[in-house]
Amino acid sequence: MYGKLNEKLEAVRRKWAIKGLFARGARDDTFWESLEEILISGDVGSRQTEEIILSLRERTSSDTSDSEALGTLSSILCERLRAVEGTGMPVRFSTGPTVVMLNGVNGSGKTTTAAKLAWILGNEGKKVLIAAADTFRAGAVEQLNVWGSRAGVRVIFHTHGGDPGAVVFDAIRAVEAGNFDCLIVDTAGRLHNKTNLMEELSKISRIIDRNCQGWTLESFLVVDAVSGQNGLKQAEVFGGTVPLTGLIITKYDHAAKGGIILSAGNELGLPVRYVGIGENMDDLKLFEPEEFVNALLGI
Ligand SMILES: Nc1nc2c(ncn2[C@@H]2O[C@H](COP(=O)(O)OP(=O)(O)O)[C@@H](O)[C@H]2O)c(=O)[nH]1
Ligand SMILES: [Mg+2]
Repeated sequence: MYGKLNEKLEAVRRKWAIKGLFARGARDDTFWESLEEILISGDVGSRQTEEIILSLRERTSSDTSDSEALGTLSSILCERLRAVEGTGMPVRFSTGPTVVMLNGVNGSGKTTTAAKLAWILGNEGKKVLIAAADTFRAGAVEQLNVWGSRAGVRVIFHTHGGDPGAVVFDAIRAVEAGNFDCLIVDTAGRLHNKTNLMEELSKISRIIDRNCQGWTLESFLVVDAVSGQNGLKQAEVFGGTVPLTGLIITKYDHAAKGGIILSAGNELGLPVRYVGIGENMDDLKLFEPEEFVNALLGI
């Protein structure tokens, strides 16, 4: 598993080449400038880059060896991630069923993530149902049905153009009738036909609130790593509409920069829960800070 993650993160690791920078020797002005440049151009964000560098300066001295200093950087990054409560926490389960709502802009990876998550939870022995609440996008239901059958997961859907709220309502009933452990709700990601996307999402959210009493509620924002810092702006819009409990960062295997994974949680005050690292069913990973940070740094 660790080998696979290392392989998927290779593009970002090479681009950053942090290990090489540390191995160059003296941590002089050029070193600090280069590190700053790597982090900023790597999409960590300027404010967080500044904090990270300040922290590393404080916690190292000229006596610190290169490898120790690199280890300290790793610790700093992990501590910052862990400071956001819930980072790396799997979907929560309690006595009742759990509902997981997936939100995000078009193309961010919601539908694929719904199937991948169903696959993970199914492998853990959970009985999972998917609600195809993106009734607008042509092919979305077919896409889910194909993935759903691969994962051995049932999908509740209505006809194209139907009311997403009604799909969710039916799915909630089906969870209760069929003793399912988890309902994953795939939603639409763009404005369409006079219906405002945000109104639609808040309607779904209200249906869940009203009909899922005693359930555990999770609502994830699905952000793709390629959109980088811009992706964070989406979060503010979505966060203002539906209560979010975490982030899923997708397409990390395609990210040219990758720093979003280090800064998104702290910027938004939302924990990164899972990361998408490819297009296959088993390409969603629980976000484990140490594993990701060390793969990024090349430790
Ligand atoms: N490489 C890669 N592609 C992904 C990942 N997640 C999603 N995709 C691709 O991104 C595209 C959009 O995904 P989709 O789930 O339809 O996005 P949605 O519009 O938010 O539902 C599809 O071609 C997916 O295969 C990922 O983690 N890595
Ligand atoms: Mg979709």
